[in-house]
Amino acid sequence: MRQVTLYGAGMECGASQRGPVMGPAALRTAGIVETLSGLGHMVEDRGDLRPEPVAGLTVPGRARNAGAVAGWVRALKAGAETALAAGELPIFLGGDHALSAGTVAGASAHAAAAGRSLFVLWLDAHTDFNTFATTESGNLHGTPAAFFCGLPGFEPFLGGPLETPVAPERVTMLGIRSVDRAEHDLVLAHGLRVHDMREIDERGVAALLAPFLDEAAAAGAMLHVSLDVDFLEPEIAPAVGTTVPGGATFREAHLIMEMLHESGLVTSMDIAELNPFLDEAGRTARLMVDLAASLFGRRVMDRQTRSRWSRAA
Ligand code: 4U7
Ligand code: MN
Ligand code: MN
Ligand code: MN
Repeated sequence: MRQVTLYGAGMECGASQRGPVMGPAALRTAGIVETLSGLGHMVEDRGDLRPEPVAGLTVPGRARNAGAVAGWVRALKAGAETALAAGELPIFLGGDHALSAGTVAGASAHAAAAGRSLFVLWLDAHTDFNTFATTESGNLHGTPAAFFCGLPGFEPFLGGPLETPVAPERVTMLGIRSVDRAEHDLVLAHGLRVHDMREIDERGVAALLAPFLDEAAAAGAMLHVSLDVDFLEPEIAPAVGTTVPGGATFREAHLIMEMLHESGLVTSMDIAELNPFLDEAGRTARLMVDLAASLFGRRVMDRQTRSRWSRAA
């Protein structure tokens, strides 16, 4: 049983298409509170966070809505730190993926204060490793991973440097199939563990995820999971503005969630990029809730043989 709290973060200023503002409401309508409560957790919906007011922020280059995004990043960083300090397992309901700049920064600040390291599992079609200097689209939902790994140029987000960046070698990315050229070189230079769809095809998600979970467990680390809807194959998850064909299957996604549950390691989570305006009668919102259910312990049969990732009671 975990003390799970939900925080809506209906930002959409980091994306080009409107609609993610409705993401938190759609996840609630799809029954996220009832589903997680039904699995025996103490679940509390804390409502929606609001961005901090940020006045007069201008940035060079193409970045769009930097002031509005900065306001969300600051509010979400504070929200994540407060929730984790109170012993909660917060789930942040997006909202575009720029929200993770705030949530992961807050989780890393908390981990540093607690003398622990933070591992991050990034489930996405994209690496989201652009900077203010490299972004071609100007959409800041393509930058959060570069921000929380401490790359330079993100001072506008917090009004100064990020004091507790995440070590890039503690970031594993799965599902990747769209990376911009400059972004690609940055990812390689910083040593993130990026497993593209080709690698999933060849080796399978379990073989890629297991060593990462083992390492996080051995380090006594905290683990943040950031799930972008576009990680999934668009045929099963159409409600996202940035679909890329060839994504993770229903079973691959559930297997990851089930392994995460059995690891007992997850300390915070984002569900990002849901755009209910593009959904088909709520099916993507429902799928995201079902994936959360697998992460929080839903299973078909109690396993007779425990998998080698089993740690939770
Ligand atoms: B998401 C992109 F150019 N790289 O920077 C960009 F391909 O949160 C996409 O993962 C970013 O959905 C996608 O705009 C951001 C593009
Ligand atoms: Mn993303
Ligand atoms: Mn994406
Ligand atoms: Mn997207």
